Amino acid sequence: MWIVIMLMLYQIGAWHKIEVQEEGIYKIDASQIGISGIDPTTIKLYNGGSKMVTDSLDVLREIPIYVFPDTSVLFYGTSLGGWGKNGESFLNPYTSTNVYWLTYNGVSGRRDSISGSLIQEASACFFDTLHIEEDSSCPAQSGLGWIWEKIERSSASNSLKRDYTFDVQGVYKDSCKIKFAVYGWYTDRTLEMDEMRNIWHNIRMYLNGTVFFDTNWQGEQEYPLIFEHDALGLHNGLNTFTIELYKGTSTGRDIIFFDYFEVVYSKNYEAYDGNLRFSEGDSLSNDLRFTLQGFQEVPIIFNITDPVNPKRVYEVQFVSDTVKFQGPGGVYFASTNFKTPIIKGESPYNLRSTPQSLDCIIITHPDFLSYANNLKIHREGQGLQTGVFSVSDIYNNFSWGLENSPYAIKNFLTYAYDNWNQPRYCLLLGAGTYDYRSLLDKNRVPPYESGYRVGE
Ligand SMILES: [Ca+2]
Repeated sequence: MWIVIMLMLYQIGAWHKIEVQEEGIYKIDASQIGISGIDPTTIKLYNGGSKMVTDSLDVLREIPIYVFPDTSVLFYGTSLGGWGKNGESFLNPYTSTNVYWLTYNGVSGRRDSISGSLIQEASACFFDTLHIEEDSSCPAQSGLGWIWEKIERSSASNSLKRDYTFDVQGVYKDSCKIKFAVYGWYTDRTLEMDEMRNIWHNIRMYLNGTVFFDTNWQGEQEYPLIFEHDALGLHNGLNTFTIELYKGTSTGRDIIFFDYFEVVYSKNYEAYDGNLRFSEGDSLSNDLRFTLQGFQEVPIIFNITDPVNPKRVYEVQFVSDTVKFQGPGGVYFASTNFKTPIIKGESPYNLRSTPQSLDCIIITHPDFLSYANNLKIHREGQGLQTGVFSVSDIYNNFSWGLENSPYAIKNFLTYAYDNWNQPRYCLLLGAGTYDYRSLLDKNRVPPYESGYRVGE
């Protein structure tokens, strides 16, 4: 297998690791990575699938891009959160930085595009979902189940309100649906189990000061309770979502955990800050004519219905801030305000290119490499062939650059066992905590955890 990889390395130029934090269209100037003067048709971009769980057999997949004649590159970058096929939101618990890999030379790269025949006008608005979630607290100390905040009303207080503001643009109608996730908590640990189950959580929800939902329930939950209700009064700019814990007929104090909320609203095709993400119909529907407003110049548009196969839209008409184009139904991203990714000269193949013969593998954080090398000398004095590997290299090679993934370590060990000489010992050197993203603490070598239980 390594011979095939070595041959591949001869055919390509240097690798560049491209890091992105949020969804958008990104631009890489040729000067940023020293690729001026090369054949621009051979520039290629890859991604490992942007998945939370990676497997040792996963391969990098090529992502279609757009390359200007001066070899600067435009690509659509996804975030590590979003919506699955079932419409449920997801968030990678290990890292918020997505990684792409750029190289050049050899065969031509993918430049997928779409065009379509003009059949029918798209509607004047579409449904968009804002997912608003912060991971600030981890009561279960389980890295897969973070909450936004614990909200506690004391027994002396009749009401406690918490406000959460969010920004929204392009509101077409003021009516929307708001979905939110909360957990009840036992309010008094000194009570017997049956008594605790009888304690009521009374909540009211507000949008911009107006109540849209009032409910109560009893006890404590392992998984979030998800409520969804219609609300009115959504407007452009800053809006306020409020949770109130109120006493009602309950006698004691009350505690809930707030996790996230979502706003589903109708949105017009108006760009904000040079960006517009929009969707209408699906890829099986007839071609549509889309009309976008609010761009100061002709935007670059990608069809991102399949986010790892973005297709650039050609033939975009631009007349006095109105953009028209035709294409199949689905999801699109249009931009004149390109983001700049972080670029590093690292490789996704350096650990796979040379087979090794080792008895002992030491995996550690870059901070501890010198200590690990001392241990390696000691072990080699005992006759054990020892290799020291940094978690950074392991992430690049075995989770395609996604950091803090315990699956990367598992995939690396699987690879070493299957392709090298079946090493016998492995040492993980460095503290590991449930706090994968080092939000509260510093994680050095991530442990594997399973389960999402918050009410522990
Ligand atoms: Ca959460």
